[in-house]
Amino acid sequence: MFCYQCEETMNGEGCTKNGMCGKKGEVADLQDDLIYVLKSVAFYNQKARKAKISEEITDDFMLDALFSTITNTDFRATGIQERIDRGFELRDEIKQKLLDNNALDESDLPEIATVTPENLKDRNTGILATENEDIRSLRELLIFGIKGIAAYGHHAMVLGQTNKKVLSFIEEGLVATTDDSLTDKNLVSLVLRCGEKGFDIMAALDTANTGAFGNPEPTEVNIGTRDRPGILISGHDLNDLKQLLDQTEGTGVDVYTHGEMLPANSYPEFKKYEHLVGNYGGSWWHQKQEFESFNGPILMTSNCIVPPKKTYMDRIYTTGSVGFDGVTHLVAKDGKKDFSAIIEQAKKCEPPVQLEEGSIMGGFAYDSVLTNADKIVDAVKSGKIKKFIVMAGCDGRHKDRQYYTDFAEALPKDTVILTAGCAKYRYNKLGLGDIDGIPRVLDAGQCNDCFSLVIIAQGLMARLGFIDVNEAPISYNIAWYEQKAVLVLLALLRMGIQDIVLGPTLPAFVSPNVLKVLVDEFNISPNTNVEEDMERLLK
Ligand code: FSO
Ligand code: SF4
Repeated sequence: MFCYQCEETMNGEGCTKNGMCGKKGEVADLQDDLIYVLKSVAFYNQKARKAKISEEITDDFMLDALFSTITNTDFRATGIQERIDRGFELRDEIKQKLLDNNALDESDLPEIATVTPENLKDRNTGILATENEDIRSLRELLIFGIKGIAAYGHHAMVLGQTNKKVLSFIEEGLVATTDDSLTDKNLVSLVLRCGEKGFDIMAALDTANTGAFGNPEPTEVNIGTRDRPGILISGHDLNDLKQLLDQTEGTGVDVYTHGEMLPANSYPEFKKYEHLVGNYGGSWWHQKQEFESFNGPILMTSNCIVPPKKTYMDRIYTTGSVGFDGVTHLVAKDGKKDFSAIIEQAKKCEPPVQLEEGSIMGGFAYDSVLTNADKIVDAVKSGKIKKFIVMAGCDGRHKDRQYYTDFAEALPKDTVILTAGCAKYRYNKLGLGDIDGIPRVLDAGQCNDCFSLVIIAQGLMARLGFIDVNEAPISYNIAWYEQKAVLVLLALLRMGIQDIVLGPTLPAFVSPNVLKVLVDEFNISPNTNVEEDMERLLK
């Protein structure tokens, strides 16, 4: 195995035996095979798309299969192998259809098009198969961004939203990583286009979420517990939450959100449910303690799942692209999921142990913030708000992420943090106060709601008369962990945002030369320490 796709990769270089995340070497190798097969599917489906004979079933498959390989998503060899088998099946069906429609010239097929279940093991599907370090770096950067697109695309798709151009780009990008004629310049431009498509897919997901559940509104989210049994729902899939809330209504079972599901509490549609009690615990990596003390069943709707402890193995469930050996996986039938087994189990469980009390504020997506834009603009004009700091992205378990708590605490009182993603848990309970009623932490939602932060930034800047977003009083101190955050970063770069500070470490997959391009073009830099970063970010 060789995997270096996330921030906690071994020694900042690459996991080679088992993953630091708990992924087994066998699964990592199968994931490489799966990505290889997906490139083959992409090759044929690009042609099918051109011939207007591509089918939605391929899009569904592609999004789920790519999503399953994201850090902390599907840890099962069986889960990945099934997708490899399905990939071959689908690929052969597409190929046959192309032949039936005279839309395929079989005389000149590239190597990727000729992979079969039999010869797959003879192919070198690993990341290191690309010898040139810079080409490898750019190819993987592109693939990781595409994985991020797939995850957001999948959440949008289950709510009936899609973007054909983005789906087509996924195929173009995957095939491009097999094309030896492409130069590093060609690949850089594809990587930036990936960022553009990332923005488009986040927009599609926003349309899906707000269309189905309304525009998030400023909400005090309870972080305490009640004395009834509960179900804890984690991950990013709001459609799963909706179905769970409907099915638990009137059963005497409460529902709590965990991790990235926290923002759901601010959507009007979900606020209607009296038995949605609030949010329990912190970000993804606290699972081992918090799932234990929750006492009731837990439903994981996406990453990040942490290898579960035996103590709660019998009451954790997965659905969608996420999976773990020994954990019951629930699948949809005709778009509906049956959560009755979870609900029945919950009834027999003790109520959750209360970990904290009080509330945290959420719901500051673009609609609610820009509705109150005048107030914010006035505060900027009068000098009460001097700077906005975007501190979006991921949380992670390494001790050095304490930096983000320290940084947030050290920020002067005339600054406002704009956040989205699970990075917020490093400072959303600090009680950083407000500026004339404007909270100093404006939480737009999940990591995909970084889309909202861009719209907020653009909206505020337009009202303040800035034309270039880099002239505005906004700085970026971004925390990354997995591939969705890679996509968000690419989206920000594509918007032309300069001077992003990235941490807690730089991606292992960015080679020195590729880093030089990022520095030269975007002045991106690693975070250092609170004092130094404060100085340059507040400049
Ligand atoms: Fe966090 Fe995990 Fe949303 Fe990521 S839960 S780390 S960027 O999967 O997806 O922010
Ligand atoms: Fe290592 Fe991260 Fe890959 Fe897991 S996802 S194997 S921790 S690089």
